[in-house]
Amino acid sequence: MSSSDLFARALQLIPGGVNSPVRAFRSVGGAPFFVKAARGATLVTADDRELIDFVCTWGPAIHGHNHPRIKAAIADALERGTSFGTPNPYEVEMAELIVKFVPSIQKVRMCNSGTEATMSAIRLARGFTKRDKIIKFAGCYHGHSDSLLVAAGSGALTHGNPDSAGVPAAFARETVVVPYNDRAALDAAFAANPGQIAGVIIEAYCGNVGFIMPDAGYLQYLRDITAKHGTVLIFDEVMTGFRLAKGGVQELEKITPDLTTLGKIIGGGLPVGAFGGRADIMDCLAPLGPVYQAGTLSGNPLAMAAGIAGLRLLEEQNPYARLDALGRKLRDAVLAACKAKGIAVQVPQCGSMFSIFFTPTPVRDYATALTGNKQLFNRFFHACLAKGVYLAPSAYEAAFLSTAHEGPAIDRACEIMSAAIAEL
Ligand code: KE4
Repeated sequence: MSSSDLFARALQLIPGGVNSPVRAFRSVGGAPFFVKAARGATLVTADDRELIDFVCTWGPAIHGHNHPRIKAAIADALERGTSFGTPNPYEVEMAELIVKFVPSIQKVRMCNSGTEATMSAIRLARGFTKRDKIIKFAGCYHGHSDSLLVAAGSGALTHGNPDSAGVPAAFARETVVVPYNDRAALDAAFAANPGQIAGVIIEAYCGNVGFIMPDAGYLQYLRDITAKHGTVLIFDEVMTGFRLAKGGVQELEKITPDLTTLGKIIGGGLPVGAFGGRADIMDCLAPLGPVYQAGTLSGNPLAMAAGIAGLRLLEEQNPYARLDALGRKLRDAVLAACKAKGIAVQVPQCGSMFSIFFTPTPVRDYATALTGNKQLFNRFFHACLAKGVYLAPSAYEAAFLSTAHEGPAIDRACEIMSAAIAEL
């Protein structure tokens, strides 16, 4: 069945024909294709097209799709069942690996999505501090829980509803939004809410408003001001954890947050989330403490087995320098093609994450991200897709590379993206 036939059927029963809005192509135009198989850096569509994939299922596929080691780990776990509803050995091994990779995490709780992880982390910050307000940053996306769907990025920004309908004003009032990379705004937020800020949650490197990195010293400034006010600092590393370094952004920046949220890579492509950090905070969680959090499939053996296999591969391969070389190669190809064409572009990149903003303005926050020429991005997106490269169908997402992009795939992708720019 073709993508268009499948989409026609999906539209009858699934809102927008998709199970997650950012997949819907509504901001780039056209209709989404359906994928029937994926391997390495390649997606195989329902129309039998092969595409070089830079979405990597929104981050999990750092080893490429359907890696043999991850596939074998799932098959092996499957022999013993899909879910037990009791503690299982995989959960212990996963917890030990996470604590080993991320030294700031003394204790960790598994859940089933990044949304659950961030929702639980802010509840924990509120329970631990007995305060109500949370600071988040404009354009950062932390999943779709009510308190965090305020000035949110990713699909919320893509579809023009950063402040989602259905979130009670009373909830939104407890969320203070400040611009990323703005120290004065941070000072003002704390001054205006003395003794009331339970937690600050940040994508230390932003991946949901395009890819944006912090000014030098900004994260340390954030660490200092939260420590001064007894506010819980939460690094949302659902996207960057294990991707930009074994220990994520906090390893690169040498910052120790109080809590960290995780997801994506630690599920090897299966549903997963996790949150962890200081033991004195984590021990406020039920069944030890008064902050309730739970999940039927939390620590699911198949997801744990897949995630463990993926983390073991990262331990063995330590692929970060290779991934950064691939990212630089792509960045340089796009910069060169845009220079030749006389198009202004910003291509922020770190390791296996990058994004492309068609603007002369250096992008350092939500406001400057919006200076990107969205129409030009959409034309670029479709030109790439027509030639065989799939980028995220939104100007406000990060692109992801995997180790499977090494060799022919990255060379072909550079050719395709350069040719697409030449046609703009
Ligand atoms: P999930 O609930 O989608 O597993 O994770 C939410 C989340 C939390 N924190 C960060 C930093 C995230 O990037 C995400 C989810 N990322 C988006 C992609 N930008 C998921 C894609 C989608 O919504 O379909």
